[in-house]
Amino acid sequence: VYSSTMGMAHPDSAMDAVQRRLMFEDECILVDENDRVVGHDTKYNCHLMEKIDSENLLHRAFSVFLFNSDYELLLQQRSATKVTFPLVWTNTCCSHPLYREDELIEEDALGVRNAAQRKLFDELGILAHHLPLNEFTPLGRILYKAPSDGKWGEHELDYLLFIIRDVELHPNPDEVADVRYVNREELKELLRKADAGEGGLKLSPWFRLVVDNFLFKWWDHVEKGTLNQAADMKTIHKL
Ligand code: DMA
Ligand code: MN
Repeated sequence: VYSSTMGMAHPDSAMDAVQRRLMFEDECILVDENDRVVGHDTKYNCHLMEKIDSENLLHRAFSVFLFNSDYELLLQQRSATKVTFPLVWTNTCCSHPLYREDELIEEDALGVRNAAQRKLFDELGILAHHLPLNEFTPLGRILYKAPSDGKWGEHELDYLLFIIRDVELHPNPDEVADVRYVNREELKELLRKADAGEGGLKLSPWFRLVVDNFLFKWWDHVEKGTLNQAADMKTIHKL
């Protein structure tokens, strides 16, 4: 029996084994538009555009922006084997808090910070004790939907976490193709290249939304040490 989810373009049999395992092992947190938990589902189902649209699935996510002590932002290029947005350049680390006790804690976004610590080790090999939980500043939440290709995409309520820390990187090739630090001018040059389609450079849609709406003004607060003043964890920005 053939269905639209068995299309020839992206048969699951072609999915990278590591990424396929995560698609079924990771249980994402389903939320409503006010970020109230309404259930859970596999990472696989949460990223199928057909399910997102037909069941209006929305899941909780986080995006980390890590700066070094020169106030340069660490970017990563996603690996070629990522199911969604392969080879796209994006902020330091993105993933999902999972449906388990320590990552569901809502007070001070502790669950999301626990998940960020877990994935910064998985993706970039940064040791947890080099990233103390209280050093992450949650700055805001955005809600967005973005297709990746015909079959896959995102529909997320995304917590934006900033951290300023000098770290040692050991990128995991299953997750990360490349990393680089950028200052503001270098990021602007990347934006220009991506807009011009130069060198096949692509930026993730959620990174682009943060850049266009918040990043440069928050960067001022990074440099002045006033990030807490910029934080607004009450509003959910629908972008
Ligand atoms: C998902 O990131 C989260 C955002 C903000 C897009 P991801 O696709 O990198 O998740 P994972 O690392 O768990 O595959
Ligand atoms: Mn997601």
